[in-house]
Amino acid sequence: MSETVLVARRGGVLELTLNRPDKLNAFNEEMHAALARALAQAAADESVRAVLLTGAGRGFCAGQDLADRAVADDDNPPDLGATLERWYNPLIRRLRTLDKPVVCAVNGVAAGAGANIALACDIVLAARSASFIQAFARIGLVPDSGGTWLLPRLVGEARARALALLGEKVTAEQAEAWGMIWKVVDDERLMEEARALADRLAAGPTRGFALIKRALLASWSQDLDAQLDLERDLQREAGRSQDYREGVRAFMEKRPPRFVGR
Ligand code: T3D
Repeated sequence: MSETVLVARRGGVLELTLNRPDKLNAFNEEMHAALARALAQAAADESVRAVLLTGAGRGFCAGQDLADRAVADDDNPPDLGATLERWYNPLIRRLRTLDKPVVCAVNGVAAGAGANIALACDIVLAARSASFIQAFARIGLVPDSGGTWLLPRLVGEARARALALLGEKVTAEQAEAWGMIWKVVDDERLMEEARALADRLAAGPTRGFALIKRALLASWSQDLDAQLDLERDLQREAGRSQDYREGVRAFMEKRPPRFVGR
């Protein structure tokens, strides 16, 4: 088992901690593989009803480990498209399509792919001292891990262009003000708040949450007509769930619902 991603189970939450703190949790292949395994575990285990992703030490994630790229010589450039295909793209797809909510607790700097992996999670909390850097242009690269898709949608075209081209640091407070993330939290309260949020989601209607994720993801590539049809289909499915029946019953009985995730 790799120590590059710490996996801890707390009730219905699978807590994943990127764990290469001396490298600000930059990704090497071992960490990619460990994270892929952990997310596959989250997907397969019905008793996992929410995921919490964070980083060890003072950073969240500094993107690709550039030490693994420094050996390339002029005649033998690395095929970065292949790394995206092999690791980063499947990771973003996994986060976006996981049938359960993913909370990200950004505990420090999130740079390069690290920033966009955080933004691909469902609800992003950031420590007040955290920051987001589209570091790619600083080294001649293009924002990846969904950055060129997510950024304009989150912060608008003008800001997305400037962030991608300039690679400037965005503070957590700025990120919240721009709608890039959900919320800034004081550093010492980050994990407490993130865990409370993950616990709350893990006690929620997991099946319904999965359908919400599916609908929101589809909305970017569909017109209103198609989206209305999709909402009809997903609502039909949600209406057949045990949690919907429980939700209505609890409302009528004026008590909190006890969702089971089915
Ligand atoms: O290659 C492919 O497969 C394509 C995919 C690409 C995806 C990408 O993510 S490309 C972008 C890669 N990431 C970056 O360019 C960010 C590089 N890091 C930084 O710019 C800075 O470290 C930060 C702005 C993130 C933080 O700065 P600071 O001053 O707080 O920390 P530091 O001193 O720079 O870093 C601390 C240590 O972490 C340091 O090691 P040392 O000197 O103490 O032994 C530094 O080298 C190491 N580190 C930080 N980022 C990386 C890294 N080591 C390897 N790779 C990194 N990305």
